[in-house]
Amino acid sequence: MGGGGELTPTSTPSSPSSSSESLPPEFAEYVAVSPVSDDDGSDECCVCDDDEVDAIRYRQLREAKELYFNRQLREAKEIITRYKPGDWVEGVGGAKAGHFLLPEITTLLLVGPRGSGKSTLVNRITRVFDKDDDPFAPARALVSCNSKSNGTIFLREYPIPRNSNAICVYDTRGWSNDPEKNFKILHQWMTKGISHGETTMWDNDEGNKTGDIKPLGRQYSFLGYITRKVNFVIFVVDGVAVLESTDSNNKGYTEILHQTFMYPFLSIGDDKPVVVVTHGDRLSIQQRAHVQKELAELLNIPAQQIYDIPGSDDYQTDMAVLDMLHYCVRHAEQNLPVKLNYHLEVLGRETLNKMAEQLMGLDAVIEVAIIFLCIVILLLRFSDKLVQA
Ligand SMILES: Nc1nc2c(ncn2[C@@H]2O[C@H](COP(=O)(O)OP(=O)(O)O)[C@@H](O)[C@H]2O)c(=O)[nH]1
Ligand SMILES: [Mg+2]
Repeated sequence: MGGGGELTPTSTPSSPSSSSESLPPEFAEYVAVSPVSDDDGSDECCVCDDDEVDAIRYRQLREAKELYFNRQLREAKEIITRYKPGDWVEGVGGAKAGHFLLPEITTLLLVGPRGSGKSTLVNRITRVFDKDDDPFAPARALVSCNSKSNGTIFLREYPIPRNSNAICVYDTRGWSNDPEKNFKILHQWMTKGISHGETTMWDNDEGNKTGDIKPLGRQYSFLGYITRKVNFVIFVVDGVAVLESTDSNNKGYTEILHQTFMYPFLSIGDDKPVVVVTHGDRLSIQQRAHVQKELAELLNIPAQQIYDIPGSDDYQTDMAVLDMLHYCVRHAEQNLPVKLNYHLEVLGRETLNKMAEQLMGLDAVIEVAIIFLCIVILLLRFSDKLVQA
């Protein structure tokens, strides 16, 4: 479940229901067309009573559904794992991937209030791919256990999937209570870039003065990590906090969301960040739909730009993660900066075209002049003959 405005789930694919009405037509190829067979898988007809037939049909449908969902998931995952920077550049106006400054790795920046679930989201995204590659791999990002925790002080780069050199997400520190400080740090990340291990400190950090924290970051500074340009932003919000804020008179949470979301530097080109709603597993389906509607209105974006990705482990959440990554990377590729030499090439081509046009204009002037001259000569000769006559 997730983006694409599907915050109102129908059936939960991870627990297939017995109803065949909601099954997509593609199911047909998975459902056995042969007579209901016995447990041993033989096609021989057995004498079964109605209950047994129902039970076998139910099992077949469930297996068909699982096969179908597994295939969908595999295909969606392959789209992401096959991707390389530049693959999804759209050749508009004759542009080609080679005309753009392609990033070494497409970089997605996670931003959001403290405790909104940014680090949990890193782990949730990773789990989608770990299921195939290494099902027992430990979680990667450090999740805060309580509100007193400082959270993610050091920016961290996480390739997606773990060994990828095509996509990475950056986990960042939750926002300060002072909007000005948030804008300052967001401006810095979005204009100067981000690098693994960079610190983010707030004045009110309890027990950790900047001086105490900086030495801890030395392990990062020795390696001199590459600075990445942000290619797209993922704006993470806590669905429970949104619901509490909209249903009460305390609009603090939604106000800070609105204010920060509208900050122009968070947009890449005209594209505003994608929104991820977490903590949805603590809400009912109706509440989740309500949160999505409220956020769409508050942030003035279509519901398709809002992805419901709780920490829970099911097919719909896996699909929402993959959809969301797909959305981010597609939009990142639509907004890549143009190479300087392409600019020069275009400029050169335009100048040459202009010169050719001018020369063509000159040609026309010369042609007219020659014709005029010919006419004058003819007239002169004609007038000479007239005088002689
Ligand atoms: N139930 C539930 N808890 C979540 C979810 N996302 C985050 N949490 C919890 O919220 C707390 C803060 O999460 P964290 O990822 O550290 O937030 P961050 O500060 O944005 O990185 C942790 O206790 C998480 O376990 C979610 O989708 N559902
Ligand atoms: Mg965190």
